[in-house]
Amino acid sequence: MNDKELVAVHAAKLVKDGMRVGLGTGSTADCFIKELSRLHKDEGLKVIVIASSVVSAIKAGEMGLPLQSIEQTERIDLYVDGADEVTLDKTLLKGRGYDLVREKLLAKAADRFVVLIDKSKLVGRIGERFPVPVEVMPFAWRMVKDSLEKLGGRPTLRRTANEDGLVMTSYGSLVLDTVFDATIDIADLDDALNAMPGVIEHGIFRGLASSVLIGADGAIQELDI
Ligand code: ABF
Repeated sequence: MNDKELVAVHAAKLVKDGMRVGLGTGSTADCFIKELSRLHKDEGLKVIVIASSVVSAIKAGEMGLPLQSIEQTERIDLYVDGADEVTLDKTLLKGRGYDLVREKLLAKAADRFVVLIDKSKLVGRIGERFPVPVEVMPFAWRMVKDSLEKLGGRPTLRRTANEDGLVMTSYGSLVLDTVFDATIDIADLDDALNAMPGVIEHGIFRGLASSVLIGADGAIQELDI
């Protein structure tokens, strides 16, 4: 079992009969979906799942997990997802995939949000390895770009892997991947992005994670502060 599978199997043990469970997106979340589906099929675990992306919804459906749409959902018991970067205070950077809006909705709606990472995701500061994804209304991108530059950011529109087009999210919005200097205060940046007109969502998840499980060379550590 690799480190992602290890933390995913551990997280699946937190799911109890009758829970509504939010499913994340990405390779680590996939391991969790697989284990949850095994528990559902083989051990009769009763769950309802709510997916954070179309991709995860399809995977869950194919694996026989009972899906509830996000539109039908107010609160969930547990949300399990990966992250791109995590600092010791459990602030996350997410959004290398494009479903930030649903991911943050589920994180906020969950009584408990468990983040699964391997140790490569632990960083000294948010933005150390990746730019901060800022999802914008398409018509607002230049104004938001200007606002981000005024905050000291260096935004670029996210392009497709072969660079011949712009990336659009499932809702038709654009992503400005923005590099900030190491000196920027992440709490201030989070507040500024939350208040910026034209911004739909951004990748800083602060004060949302309940626990972070780290897979490290075959062992599980938990970020505890
Ligand atoms: C999504 O999957 C994103 O928010 C996050 O960027 C990513 C983590 O993927 P992986 O587990 O494959 O590294 O939840």
